[in-house]
Amino acid sequence: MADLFSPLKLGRTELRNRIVMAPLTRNRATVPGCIPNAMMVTYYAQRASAGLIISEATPISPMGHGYPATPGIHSAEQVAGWKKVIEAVHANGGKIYLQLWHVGRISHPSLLPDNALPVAPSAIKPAGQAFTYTGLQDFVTPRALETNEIPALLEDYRRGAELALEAGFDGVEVHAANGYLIDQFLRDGTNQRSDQYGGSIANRTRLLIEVVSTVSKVWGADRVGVRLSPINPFNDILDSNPQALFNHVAEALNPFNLAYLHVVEVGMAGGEPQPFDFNELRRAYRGNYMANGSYDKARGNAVIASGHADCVAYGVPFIANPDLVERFMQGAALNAADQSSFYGGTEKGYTDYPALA
Ligand code: 8OZ
Repeated sequence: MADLFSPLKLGRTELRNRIVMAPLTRNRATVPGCIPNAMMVTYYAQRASAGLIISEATPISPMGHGYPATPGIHSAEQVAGWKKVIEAVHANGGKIYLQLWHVGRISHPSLLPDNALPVAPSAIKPAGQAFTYTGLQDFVTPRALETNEIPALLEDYRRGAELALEAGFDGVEVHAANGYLIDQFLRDGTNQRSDQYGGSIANRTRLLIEVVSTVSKVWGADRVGVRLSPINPFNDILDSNPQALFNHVAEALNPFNLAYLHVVEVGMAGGEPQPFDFNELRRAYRGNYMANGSYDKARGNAVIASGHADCVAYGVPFIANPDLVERFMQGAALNAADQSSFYGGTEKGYTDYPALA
């Protein structure tokens, strides 16, 4: 029977185990330019024993940025930086996908070209504050994208996907979770459009499907994953009926035969989660299912044995344990993660967590 240590084929990608490193924003790219650097090469190479690494969320365009020092995938310098990351991961026998990201309204003019307003499906200001280079600042009311701007947005996704291919990644994951642009289109709390991208569930799902279709033309759908977070209220996101919405999303993704569907099964912002049946979502989806959300080794093995998930993505445990796979294998204790060094800083709390002797 399969467990976390069994190999797995996700589309075209062969994993040596089912322990996936989740995408983790760490804010350590070189500024200006938001370029992957030597510190990041070391960090990813240290974690290459994961069956698959999913890169930190990576903006596809200057307008897709919403936090300081996040590495992008829209310049030649960024491609050159990512190449070194990928070569180091591959040299250690690992596999790595790039996560394609656009933050939408979760940004601030100070992070955007010419102090532009962030873009979103509708001009609805998120509650809360943006992380900027000068500290926390209140979110602003974003500008609603015009219908005739969607082709240029898709072109940004296409170019990001193409640059990721040129860099040498093993595949790409479309970030449709955690309250960012695609999630903002999916949900009726943030999408009040009256064009073909708003209104019905099918219309709100249209942008995701067009992005997946665009990116799949570059990569082949068997090297494309999608990440969703049906009950995560992070970034002030809400839908009146997440079960109906995400059941539809799963069914709409079926015909692509993607490498995998990656589902954040918890909320990141505290509070009482909306009722949601992940088994129902899983039954609606016919391909490989990657589960994420506070799993440990025992629950990871159990969720694979049950058939609910094919693999499990671990976030915080991979921050603190570069050799998480070896530690799980040996039943060794895990290092504790230091929250204060999660977002930004130096090698401290990034590349200095010890591996087993
Ligand atoms: C935490 C802090 C900043 C960004 C996500 C990219 O939630 C993120 C993120 C998480 O997907």
